[in-house]
Parts: sequence; structure tokens; C-alpha cells
Amino acid sequence: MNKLRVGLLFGGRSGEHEVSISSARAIAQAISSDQNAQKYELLPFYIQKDGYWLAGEIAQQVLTSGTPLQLNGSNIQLPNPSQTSLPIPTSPYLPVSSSSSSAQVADVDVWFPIIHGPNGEDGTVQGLLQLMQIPYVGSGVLGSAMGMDKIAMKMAFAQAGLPQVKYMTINRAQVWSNPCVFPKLCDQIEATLGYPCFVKPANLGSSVGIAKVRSRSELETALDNAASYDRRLIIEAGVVARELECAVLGNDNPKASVVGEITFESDFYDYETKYTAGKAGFLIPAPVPESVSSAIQEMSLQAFASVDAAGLARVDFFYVEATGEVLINEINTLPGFTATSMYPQMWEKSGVPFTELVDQLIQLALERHS
Ligand code: G1L
Repeated sequence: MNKLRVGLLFGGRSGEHEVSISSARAIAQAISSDQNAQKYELLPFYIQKDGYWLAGEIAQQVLTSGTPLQLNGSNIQLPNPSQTSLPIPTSPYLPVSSSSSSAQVADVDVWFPIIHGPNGEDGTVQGLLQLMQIPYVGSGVLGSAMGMDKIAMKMAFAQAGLPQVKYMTINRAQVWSNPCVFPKLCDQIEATLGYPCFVKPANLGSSVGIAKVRSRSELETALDNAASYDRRLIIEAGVVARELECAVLGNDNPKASVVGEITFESDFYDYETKYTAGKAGFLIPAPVPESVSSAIQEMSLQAFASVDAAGLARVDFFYVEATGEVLINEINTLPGFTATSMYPQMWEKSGVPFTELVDQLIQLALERHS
């Protein structure tokens, strides 16, 4: 039987380059594990921080070492150093010309894209794979884009009747244009949401540009800063709550995992807390009443459908213990995927080990494509 060739696409131009490499390592191991090796052959494709695609030996080396390639090193000669633009299928950035041992883009039967779009706007990688007409793991263009845009996501949740924290959306022009308008905008935010509140760029993952603000001057600074990351901003009311998460797996009949809890000592779950060992802890299953976990599982499936997610997603919630309220925070269609990340851990505790999870995701990609 011919093995299915799995194109593992990782690295990329996003701020989560290193997370992508760690996730890809874990997935590569699972694909090469005893259980999966009879079915699948791994073809690694590494996208450097400058957008250059590398296949074969070099990509395998990055996976093995777990560290990014140094740019401008001896590893690669750019065809045109000034041309660091988008890698598209016809560009010299893709390994399409035959160099005997290297895998080719055209060899891939199914893509496993562990990656963000080039400018933080997502759905772009999925659009490229869609055009190639090859099945790929995870959500399509719409689901991926919805999952990266906090405003579009909240609109979908609201339409689905899912309870959320109070929020406002504003744009960069309102923050930057008229010095007479800006104080009124701040007044409105204070009146509607109060302090503390969170200022966030609408698009862009991994807590970049996010600030918790407790005063007018902090609000002004945070708005100005967030506006430098994105044209559209979102401001959310702060809640005193526990943070619970649920993993979803499937396409049209998705399943929800056991519920997990994130514990942390910092003020909120920021970039440093998220990626520094020991700063955050997981409790799986979360020690919450059964009524709370079943509500979360139900809401997770609704959220998954509301943004047109496919394959997998991690859905994050606030549990306001004082009132018993459960509020949806966000859906992540590109969750961290290292062996110790929350998403695979929640499935592990639900009876789906990592190797089987990777197998199921590939099968779901094929199912969705056919
Ligand atoms: F391919 C999947 F399964 F859909 C997929 C794609 C991307 C799973 C997880 C991710 N995660 C990421 O891309 C990352 C944000 C962890 C690194 Cl950039």
C-alpha cells in the first residue's frame, strides 16, 4: 500500500515561529510513530522568518534541532535578496525545482499547516492550500480568518446567542485622528466598560499589543499602542473569573473534550505567562461542577459551528464563580500543539492519545476534502 504523504508546513513569518517549530516537532514524531508510520510518510517544509521555503534535509534538520535557521547564514542563497515578498507557488521561494533528494510541493497528498498567515491576518495559508486543491488539516479560509479576528468572532458568537463579556469595537482613525474626538471616545469607554478593561488589536494572536488598563492615562496609552498593531481594536470589560478551556475535534459532527482550567499567578494570561515554563499551570479535568463543564462543552460545539471551524479548535471561557456565570472568551482554530499544550492534553485526558489525535486530524482533512 502506498503511504499517504503528509506535508508538514511550519515556521513562518509570524511571531509564533518558535511555537510553530515545537508544535511541528511533536506532530512529526507522531506521524513517524509505530502506530502511524505504516500509513503516513512525513514531508517537512520549513518557512524561514523571511518567508523563504525550504524542504527536505534542511527542513528535517530544523525539526530535529528544534531551533530556527539563522537568516543570512550559509544555509541559503536568496535568488534576489531585495525580494523578500510573499512566497507564492510560482516564486523562487518555493522548493519547486528539482534538487534530487528534496521533497516537492507537488508530492504532498495532505497538508498539515502549523502556521500563521504572513501578516497576522489569517486564512491566507488556507487560501493557498485551497487553491492547490490538496486536502489540509484544520479550518478552511473562513473559519481560520474568523478565528483570528476578535471582532468577527464576537459577532458570530453574539449571533449564536453565546454569552460574552461586555465589549466595544473602535478603529485606529478614531484613536489617532482628532484630538477633540479622542477624549469623548475615552469617556464612552469608561461609561460603558469601566476599569479594569482590556485593550486589544482585533487581529493578531498571542497577546501582542494587549494591555490591561486601570485608569484614564493607561487607557490612552494602551489605545495608542494597540492602534499601532491593527486598524481595528476591541475593548473588553474585565471580569474576575477562572479561565476554562475545551478542545473540539471533528467536522460536521464535532466532539468536545473534558474541560481544562488554566491557572496563573500573573495579572492576566499574557504572552510571557503563556510561553514561560512554570508561569502557568493546567488542571485537567477542571475542578468545576458537572453543570458547568457540560454547559462549556455544549457552548464549545456551538462556537465551533458559529465560525465555520473544521478539524479542531480550542474554545476559551471565563467562569465567574461568584455568580455561576459562564462567558465565552474566544475560539482558537490554530491552538498550540506541542505534546504539553492544552489542546492535546485535553484530548489525552479524554481518551485520545497524541498519536491518535494526529491520525484523526489527517483523516478529518481527507473527509472534508472529498
Ligand atoms: F493544522 C492544524 F491542525 F489545523 C493546526 C494549524 C496550526 C493546528 C495548530 C496550529 N497552530 C499554530 O499554527 C501555532 C499558532 C501554534 C503556531 Cl504558528
